Amino acid sequence: MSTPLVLCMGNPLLDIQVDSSEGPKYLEKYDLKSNDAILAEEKHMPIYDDIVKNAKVDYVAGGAGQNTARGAAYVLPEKSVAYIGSVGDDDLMKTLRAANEAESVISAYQVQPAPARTGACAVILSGHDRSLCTTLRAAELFTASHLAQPEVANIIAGAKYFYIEGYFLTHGVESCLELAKTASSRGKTVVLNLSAPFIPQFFKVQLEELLPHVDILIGNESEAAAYAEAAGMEKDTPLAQVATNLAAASKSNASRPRLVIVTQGASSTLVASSSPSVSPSNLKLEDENPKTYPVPKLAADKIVDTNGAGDMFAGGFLGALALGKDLDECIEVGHKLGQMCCGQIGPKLVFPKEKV
Ligand code: 26A
Repeated sequence: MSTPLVLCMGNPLLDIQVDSSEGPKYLEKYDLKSNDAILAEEKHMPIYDDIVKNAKVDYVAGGAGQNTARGAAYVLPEKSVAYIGSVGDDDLMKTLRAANEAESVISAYQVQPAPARTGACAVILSGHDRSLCTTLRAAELFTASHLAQPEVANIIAGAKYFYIEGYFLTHGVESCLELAKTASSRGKTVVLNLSAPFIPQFFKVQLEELLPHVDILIGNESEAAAYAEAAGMEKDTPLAQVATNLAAASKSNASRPRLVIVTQGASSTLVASSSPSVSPSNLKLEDENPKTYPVPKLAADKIVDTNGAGDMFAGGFLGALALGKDLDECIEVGHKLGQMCCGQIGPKLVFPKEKV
């Protein structure tokens, strides 16, 4: 039997969304910033029961890397994408598994026995901003031993593209390193998403350890800025320079250059390569480096919420990459899925599938 082409790894989470009509109240109550992603501290812990009981909520499949897996699956043939992460043996897990199955993502979860529960993310919306407050629960119990399970080892052996969410560095640097080193030593492509500003800020050591094994790094403008600050770059270093510096950072497999992609919401996406003419296979950047890709306009009244848009950009990019598309096409598909996601409640795409 053929194995999936793409493997994504991350924290499987169920998103519990509060819409903009009630969002600001909860931002204030729990002292959350309107556009941020954090790990819940003690003071945030009551938020999950509170919103479930007192607000009108939407439950949607989440977890950054899991969203990206569904995004990649959108553009690839059936059963091309697998996803690993750790969950509890509960209803939340069943909801996530069903969402993956409906979109042809193979869930190769590590299932923790009770009382461990599947992780959750409170998504508090206000205007076009989203505040993500996460309790990882079972997700942080992932162990590297899962990578050696026969089903997973088989997927790892067959996959050609590996995607790791930066969020995993909060607890699982060992597994990230093992997966990335294995993949990279076999000549496979390793993609990492910075995920949130707090990753370069507070998990810099772990990030620096993983970065040499990364072929393609994806992040947004605030994550790139947080990296620049953590790395001691001068204040106000232009984003294009940050991307160029990140591309040039040390690499274990120096014969394969690194590509760095920085999205900026509705503003243009930047792509920098450490060696434009020999970039990973079909990802050459000969004309301009870094290169700027304008983002097609999306009318404000078409935006439902922005939760998951960055993950779906990454999913579209990754799927197109696995299809063998060139860089311009990969970015274009990424933009399309990011925008499609903005028109849906939560990290979702349009079904029946639209042509992208
Ligand atoms: C460790 N943290 C904080 C997280 C996350 C996360 N996924 C993994 N780990 N915090 C939020 N998310 C997910 O990000 C998506 C939007 O990009 C949310 O579940 C949401 O679906």
